[in-house]
Order: sequence, then C-alpha cells, then structure tokens
Amino acid sequence: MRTHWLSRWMNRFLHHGVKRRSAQAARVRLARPRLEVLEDRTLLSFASALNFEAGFRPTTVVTGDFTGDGILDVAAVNSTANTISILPGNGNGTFQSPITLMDSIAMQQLAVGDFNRDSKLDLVATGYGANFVSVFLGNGDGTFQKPVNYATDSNPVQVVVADLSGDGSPDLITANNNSNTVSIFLGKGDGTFKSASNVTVCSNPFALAVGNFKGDNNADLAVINGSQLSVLFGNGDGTFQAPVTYNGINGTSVATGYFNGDGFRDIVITNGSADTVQILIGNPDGTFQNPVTLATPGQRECVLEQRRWHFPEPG
Ligand SMILES: [Ca+2]
Ligand SMILES: [Ca+2]
Ligand SMILES: [Ca+2]
Repeated sequence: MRTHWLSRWMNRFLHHGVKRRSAQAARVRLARPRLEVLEDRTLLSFASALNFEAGFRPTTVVTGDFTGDGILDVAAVNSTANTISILPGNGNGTFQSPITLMDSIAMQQLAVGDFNRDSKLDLVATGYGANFVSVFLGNGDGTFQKPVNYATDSNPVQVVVADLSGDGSPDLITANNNSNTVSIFLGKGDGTFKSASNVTVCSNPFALAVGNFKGDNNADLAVINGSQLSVLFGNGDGTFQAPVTYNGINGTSVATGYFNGDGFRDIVITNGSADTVQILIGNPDGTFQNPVTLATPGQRECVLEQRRWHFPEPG
C-alpha cells in the first residue's frame, strides 16, 4: 500500500490533541477514517500577525525563494494596481520592502513554478477581466522579466501549475468562470507555452485541483462550481477524457490529498459562506464516494495543499 508524506503528516496532525479512545471507537475510526478526528482536533494557535506592505488590494499570496538566498519570500498579486509585490524574506519571519512587478492588466490569482527549468522561480497570474494569464520569468534575484500574456477562455479565476503531459516541463491550467471550460497551456520547457486548449467542464467553474486519481500516473483534474464537481481523467499527454460529474457539492475551493491512508487520492472542498468542508473519498478506479459534509467553526474560504506537482508521483 502506498503512503504519501502528506498523508503521514495529516495523520500526525489530525491525531494531535485527541484523547485515547476505546477499542470500539478506534474500529469506528478505521471504518470512517480520520473524519471524526478532524471534527475533534485541537486547533493550533499563532502569535499576533505581523503586517508587511504590499500593493493595493492584494488577493493572493504564494511563497518561494525568488531571490535565490535559500530563504522563503512572499509574492502577492494586487488586484487593482496591476502589480505583483515580491517581499524578500529575512529568514526570521520578517520581510523586506517589496519589489514591484508591473503588468498592463489587472491580475487576481497567482501561482509559482519553474517554467524554463533554470532553477529560478517564475510566476503566473490570472487576468480575470482581460482573459489572459501573465507569465513572469524570474531572474533569480527577486526581479522578473517583462510579462508575456497568453489568451484564456472568458474570465479565468484560478491558475494551477502542473506537468500534465509528463515531459518534465510545467504546464498551466486555468478555470474560466464565464466559459464553462478550463484552458490547458502546455509548456515548451523554455518558459513559453503553446496556445490554450479549452476543455469543457461543469458550468461556471471557479476552482480546480490536480491529482492522480486513477493510479495510472497521469495527471487528472478536479474542477468545481457552486454545486458540481467535474473529474477529468488525463491521457498523459495534456489531453483529458470527458468529465465525470458529481452533484451535491457545496464549495468555493478544492484541493486533493490522502485523507484516509488507503493510497488513493481524495478530494476536499470548502465553502466559506456555508461554514462546511466536504470530503470525497477516492476509490481505486478514480471514482469518488458521496461527499461527507463537516461543519467548521468559522468561514473557510480557501483550502490549499502545499505541493509542487510532478508526475509520476513519488511512491
Ligand atoms: Ca529568498
Ligand atoms: Ca525559471
Ligand atoms: Ca508538461
């Protein structure tokens, strides 16, 4: 049985603070793994927030070592300033004044990757109103080259970086909120991308995640709108099979992971206004069980999985 570092970490995290239970309760937990534990877990606490200047109305942040000094930095996209702010990290939880990247379009969402495989991190941002993604190639010192725009379908709301074609070059996927599609941009490995291939998914998609659901080492897609989940099995070359639709979804954000330790990828969906998390346990054939809905103590707008996608996945 395969186990994954995220699953092992999740198991340790979710068991933190949980009291010892009876053997019968343990058997129940195995039958419905981790879900009760998620409800009962002890929440972590943090010191008071430190605030650092970015641009006007930052909407998304990502982290990476953009300056090449081995210290994590922060990149924030500023939705009404047409800018991205790079905040170099000092290594002690504080950050330097931002380096500002300009673009000709307003950007809302951000993702990171090494698109030209020079070991210097690059950025891609969605331009919701402009119907573009903007690719910024990193110089490795916190500065970036002038952005190159690639046309998407209408209203891209999220961009994800993953190698969909298995050639080692990162590709891009956008969820296009007004087109009922995702746009696939296959990377050429030199920092440029082929024109978009638009694939039909559920109507008005606004969030997506990538995972190997079927166990064939091809990257698959999970795309949600407010009430449906579309799962698209990858063919391994950047093309996808027709979507399989799941109803009963109530979500605003989607991620994948190994939540019950069986080695098959599962899906988690949050809904910020409903205060819920939904878990869909994955079956060995890439299908999913009915969503299990959990109440959360407060509004959860976004769920993230800290992972750089590479296929085939490490065992
Ligand atoms: Ca750095
Ligand atoms: Ca690069
Ligand atoms: Ca690729």
